[in-house]
Amino acid sequence: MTHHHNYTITKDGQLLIKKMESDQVETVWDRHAAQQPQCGFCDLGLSCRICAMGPCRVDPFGEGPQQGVCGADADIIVARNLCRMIAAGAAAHSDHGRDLVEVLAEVAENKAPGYAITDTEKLNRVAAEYGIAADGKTPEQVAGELAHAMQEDFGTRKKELALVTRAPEKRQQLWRKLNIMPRGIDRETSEAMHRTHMGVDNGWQSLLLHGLRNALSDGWGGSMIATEVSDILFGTPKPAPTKVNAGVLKADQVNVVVHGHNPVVSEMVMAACQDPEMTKLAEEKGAKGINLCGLCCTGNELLMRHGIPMAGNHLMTELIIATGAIEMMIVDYQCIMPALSKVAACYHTKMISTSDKARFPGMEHVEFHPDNARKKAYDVVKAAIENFANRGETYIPVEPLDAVGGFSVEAVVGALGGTPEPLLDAIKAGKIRGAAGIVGCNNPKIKHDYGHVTLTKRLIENDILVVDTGCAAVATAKAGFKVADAISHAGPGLKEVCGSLGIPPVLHFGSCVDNVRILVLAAALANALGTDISDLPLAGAAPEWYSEKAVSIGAYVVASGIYTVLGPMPPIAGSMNVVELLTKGLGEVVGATFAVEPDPEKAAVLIRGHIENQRRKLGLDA
Ligand code: SF4
Ligand code: WCC
Ligand code: FE2
Repeated sequence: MTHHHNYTITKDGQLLIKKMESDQVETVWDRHAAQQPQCGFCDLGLSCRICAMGPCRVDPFGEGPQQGVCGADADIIVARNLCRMIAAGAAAHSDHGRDLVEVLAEVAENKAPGYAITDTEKLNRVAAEYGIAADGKTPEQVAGELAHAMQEDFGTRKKELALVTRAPEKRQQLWRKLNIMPRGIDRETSEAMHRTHMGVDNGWQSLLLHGLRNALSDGWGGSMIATEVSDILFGTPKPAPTKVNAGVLKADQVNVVVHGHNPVVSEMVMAACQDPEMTKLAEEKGAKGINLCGLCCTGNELLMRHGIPMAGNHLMTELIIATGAIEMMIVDYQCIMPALSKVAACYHTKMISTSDKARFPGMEHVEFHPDNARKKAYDVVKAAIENFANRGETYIPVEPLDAVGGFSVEAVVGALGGTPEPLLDAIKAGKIRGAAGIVGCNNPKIKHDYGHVTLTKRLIENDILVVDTGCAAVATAKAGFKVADAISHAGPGLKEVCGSLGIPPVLHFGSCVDNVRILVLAAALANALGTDISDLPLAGAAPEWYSEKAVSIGAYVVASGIYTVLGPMPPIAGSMNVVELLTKGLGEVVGATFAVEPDPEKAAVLIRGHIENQRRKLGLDA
């Protein structure tokens, strides 16, 4: 059966799905179809398997049981499940952050050969936020003290995380008043697991409020630390050209692809791939060189800082292997479908797992640690070169497209002349109506990239600046929105502003942990206006989200005061109380709400309405 035009809007995706069909290799869409119909109780959030008196289900039609064995009703079960999703997402981002802090600490002790402090200015700036003075100290000393101070953010000694001071004063006061100020990163996740144990927190409102605090410990804690330390170690991104889509693979070179999230591994792989000695070795084996490409967020990390080309986003990760052109895929953690090794087994691609906490059946495990990463990177790149001889026919179905990445807040403010004022002026003058952050994944429930691309198109047409991250950022790059010429798709005001700055109307803000760059920019705009984030003409969207990390992101974005529209429905519809609170009641609590709208055309209308409303409330168009 041929469905490949319904699955994805992308040419490379369609052609590779067709190829996998004729190669008789299963895809994520096949497995999704095989799961139909998916469990209705789970879909509504009404199933619970937290304890061994269960599993339990609440009947949404009111005829069967209305409570679990312990007596938990629909509201409790839904809130508890959602809280656990946030905890898992916050844990994933924050554990990633912790791994970077450990590298920083080892760099300080000279125990991580190959790693170094790249942005000393940023090191000193962030250290100052932690109350660490840099004068008279070596960068390594400052790094050691900063790593130690950040480790305390993970623990239980503090009443408030260090970086929450970046939020507007009003927002901080609100968090204190609501008792959702994050205290310790691991503490909030651990408390979420405690509260959701049977017989602990059975107040659905208090569970959800703690979910917000847990999410804030991710956004203003774990993820923020991940981004800041990555910038310190590997460089703060600056705009740089790159290429995107499956066409970045090269028929005559050894193709090495990195997939996952943490730049700790991919940076070392990049260094090995760029070593002239390795190129020479590849040439001896008959290749024209080594071509390193990225997937998902570790790809975004390399794209942002070094312009490394991007082969695709989440739903392209299987398809890309069917090109037969990849000698090796090296993964770290998060969003790596265990199906990948089965696909790879049908071609010559070698799959390498690198993290002690992320194993996959059918992958060779080469464990990377900060002290051995450089050596391990050379080992695996050599093995990739050896594998070039095993290559069969290749099928690289498209030519790559140009894109620009690298928009850190520092780079954006730099391009504006050192302050966010010109951006505010353009917003006040109405040339730019507002800004939207489009983030998150792909999900086979939504046509691949259709949500991201359609929503982005409609927003920029209407003079709304789009900043994006993660797989959304890859989708719009593949659609051609991330070149300066893409202003032709923008409304007249946005076109004028971006045109004069020479930037695209859709700015690549990085990986999923880099959503914190959006928070930092929003806070800077609010501070420049002397107001709170929730007063600004801003919105967030996750049109194709799938992961628990995206739930945490959505929750910290809303808790930070930004209205957020989700594409796929989260598993909460079984409790009208929870739905009402998240989509309406939160407005009175944190000044922002969630909305759910799978149709991106309608989501665009919601976001435009919200932004115009915010402008009216600010008196901007009076
Ligand atoms: Fe059932 Fe309650 Fe146990 Fe959940 S916690 S499985 S609802 S008895
Ligand atoms: Ni981040 Fe979502 Fe992609 Fe994974 S890589 S699929 S969390 S957006
Ligand atoms: Fe189920």
